[in-house]
Amino acid sequence: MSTFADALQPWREPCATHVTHAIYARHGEVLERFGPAGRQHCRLDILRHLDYLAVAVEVNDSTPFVQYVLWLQDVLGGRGVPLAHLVFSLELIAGFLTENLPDEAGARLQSVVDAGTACLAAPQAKALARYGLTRLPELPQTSRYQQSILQGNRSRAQASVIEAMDAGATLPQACVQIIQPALYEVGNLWQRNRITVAQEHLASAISQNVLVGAYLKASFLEPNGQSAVFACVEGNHHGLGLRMLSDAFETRGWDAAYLGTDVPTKDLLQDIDSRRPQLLALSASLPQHLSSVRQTVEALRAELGSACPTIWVGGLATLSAPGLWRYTQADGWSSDALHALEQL
Ligand code: B12
Repeated sequence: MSTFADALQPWREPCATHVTHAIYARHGEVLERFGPAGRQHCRLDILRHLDYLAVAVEVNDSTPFVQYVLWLQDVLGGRGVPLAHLVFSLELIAGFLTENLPDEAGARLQSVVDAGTACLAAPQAKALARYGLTRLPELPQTSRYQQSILQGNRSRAQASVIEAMDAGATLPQACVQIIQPALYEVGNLWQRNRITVAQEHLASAISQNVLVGAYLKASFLEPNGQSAVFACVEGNHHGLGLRMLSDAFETRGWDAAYLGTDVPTKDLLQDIDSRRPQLLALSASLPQHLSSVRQTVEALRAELGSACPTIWVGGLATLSAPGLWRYTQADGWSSDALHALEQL
């Protein structure tokens, strides 16, 4: 199947070169302080804009791009880059691509870019800049947990979760109603330049540890004879959420194989072929991963035919807009680990 990304492919690099050149021609004096590496970063940023644009055009929903633009507004604003630079680069991208892509593809792209630039002026759209809104209320231990992971206090973080479990929370509840909202907030703080990358890494490393401690305290149903494989698609390095899902399935008696992050499609195929699970859970965090999920689903069905397991998709990338997950052609979707258990 020929996609918008296919049409865009030959124009990606020329577009990045053209736009970088034009940005430096306009804002050169301001940008020279970043040295030669500045141009390279600028190019990479343009290529990243193109990734988000391509997904929005492809899924036929501008939300992933609108959300990205609002996120960029926070990221750049928090780091002192004028918003005018972003608007200018989006205009340049749209100008270059509408000139070079076939008319229909160019028009679809232009409407997504227009939605992105329009949202910058709309203050009510601000809420969309936050990646990951939670469906369920937080448990009372969440703010202590969040403080602890930001301060690097692993034992206090662990104690908050154990306290919630002692008070009756199940492992999936502790995950979805404490650790998940705390990590979403960590992302928001990083986005607004309130915490460093190192703090964010520490917070996620501690959370991985806490998950192990919580798992050891959890109650499990007897094995139910069902098995599932859990994998982050190629390119997705966010594994914590999927780990929570895998552990949640185990508490219900499933035999769960968690393959982790960035699983190469060909190796996943082999694994599924030999394990033959009832369910495959694929996780997508950035919008670009939705395309990877779709390609993985297509490859699995083509290769395994009727032996292909039921495939569910989930993850942050699917949470931006209702029904976005359907683009992936998976059989099912859940918003979080507790929602998934409700659907078993
Ligand atoms: C920790 C973290 C990382 C860690 C991940 C470590 C790890 N081992 O997992 C590392 C450092 C690797 C990382 C890297 C990056 N990250 Co990051 N990261 C985060 C952070 C702070 C937390 C992620 C997390 O664990 N969330 C908590 C879990 C529990 O939530 P969840 O993933 O949504 O999972 C739940 C549901 O979605 C669902 N679910 C998940 N998978 C599935 C699957 C199925 C089948 C089902 C049914 C359900 C389901 O169930 C889970 C449990 O309830 C997020 C912030 C955020 N909002 O999530 C940013 C965030 C996702 N990252 C972000 C970015 C930008 C990046 C990088 C590009 C940074 C960079 N410059 O390199 C890279 C990209 C890496 C890549 N290619 O994937 C941005 C993305 C924004 C955007 N524009 O799209 C975010 C949103 C931060 C922010 N607010 O700016 N990141």
